Amino acid sequence: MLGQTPALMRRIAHLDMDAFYASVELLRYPQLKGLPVVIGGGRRPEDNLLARMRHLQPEREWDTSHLADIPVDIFPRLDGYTGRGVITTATYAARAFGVGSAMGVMKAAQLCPQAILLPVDFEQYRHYSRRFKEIVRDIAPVVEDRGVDEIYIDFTHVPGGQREDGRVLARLIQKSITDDTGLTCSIGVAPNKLLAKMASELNKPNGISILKPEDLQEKIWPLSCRKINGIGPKAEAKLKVHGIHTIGELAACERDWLTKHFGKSYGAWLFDAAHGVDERPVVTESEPVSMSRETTFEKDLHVQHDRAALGDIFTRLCQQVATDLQRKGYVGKTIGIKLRFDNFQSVTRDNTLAFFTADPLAIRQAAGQCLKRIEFKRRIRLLGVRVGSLVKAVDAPLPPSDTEKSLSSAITAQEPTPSKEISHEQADLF
Ligand code: DCP
Ligand code: MG
Repeated sequence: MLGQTPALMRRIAHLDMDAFYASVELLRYPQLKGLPVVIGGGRRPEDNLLARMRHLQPEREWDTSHLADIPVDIFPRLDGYTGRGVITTATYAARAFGVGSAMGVMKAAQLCPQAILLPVDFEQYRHYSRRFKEIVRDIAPVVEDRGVDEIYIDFTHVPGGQREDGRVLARLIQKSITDDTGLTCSIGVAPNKLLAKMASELNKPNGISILKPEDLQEKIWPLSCRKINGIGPKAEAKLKVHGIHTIGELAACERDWLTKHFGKSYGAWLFDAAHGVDERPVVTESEPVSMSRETTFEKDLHVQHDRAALGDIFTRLCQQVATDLQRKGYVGKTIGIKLRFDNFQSVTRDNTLAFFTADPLAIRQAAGQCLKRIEFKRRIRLLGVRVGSLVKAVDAPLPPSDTEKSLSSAITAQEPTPSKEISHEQADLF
């Protein structure tokens, strides 16, 4: 028909920053480039590098503008680490030793004792996270935020987005990010989000992969089912029981067989995923479902002997979640807690309130109620607080019976307030 433009091929990109936390650290410590470095664990006394340098070389000045001058030998190594920290990420040089995300620092110390250990600095990571997303949005505005170092980008209607199947735009984005921040990323471009996410991993670090529908068999089917975002350890284990290891093996299953064994909806999704089918749009503004804070203790705590310490930590977690909610302008009504015992068994409990809140006191009270529904037979390793069923504070309904209370929390939810000290009730478990 006259005037009708041919339908454009859908081009969806997934961008993931390379060794994100570690790469941000290397911006201030460029002398560590190419070395095995891991990020995580608690701050160790010797981590105060500038203080050490002032002691070692008192004749010159040492402030934050001299971080790049700190000799490599001064940095703390993994060797001899005995704490309970967990690694958030590792440089590619450290990964060559088998070290990686979510591994205990002690385990990493066995694999690569010479690796340098740096503490986490979330503020810096958030700063660079915002920055790289801004750069991308300036070039291609349809961006879906998927967390600190990941985004989906819809290239379809962006000028130049179709050239060389998306490679030209991907290259421009990569270069713009590196020129501005010094950080590298990897980008996958495919007909949909599911394949784009897998593609971005195929050529890491600093790579671009273009995946076309006809590449499915050669590039995707040999991969493990676990590479599909949405197949977790449980589904993987169940698939293995049936002898299904690769995506190709999954694709060979009948749709009816999958729905029979994995349920109507998940089974159908598995079938589509294995065939590279995914119609989900790139959603520019994603609403959080819940916000949470949790902490793993340096040593396991006892519900009675460590009651005071537990109470303080619990109160602090409630305050932190409240501050997160207030800063982002949300209120929630489902207050939950999570505990992990020294045998790694986890329990969660939640409590749904009659009103929406971002008030640390209300959260503390509701979370305290949840605690009373747990049987404490073992020491506690981890404690977490979550607020769910979120709505934007401005949209929160006001309950007829308690209008004032809700109104005040809806108002505080819009303005970040300095966290108040909360004294917890004696009747509380801790
Ligand atoms: N992260 C974390 N704990 C994990 C996994 C990740 O704290 N178990 C943090 C640290 C990472 C960041 O999130 O730097 C991004 O996670 P990625 O999975 O994208 O890992 P990286 O960006 O570090 O490495 P890659 O180059 O593989 O993307
Ligand atoms: Mg990453």
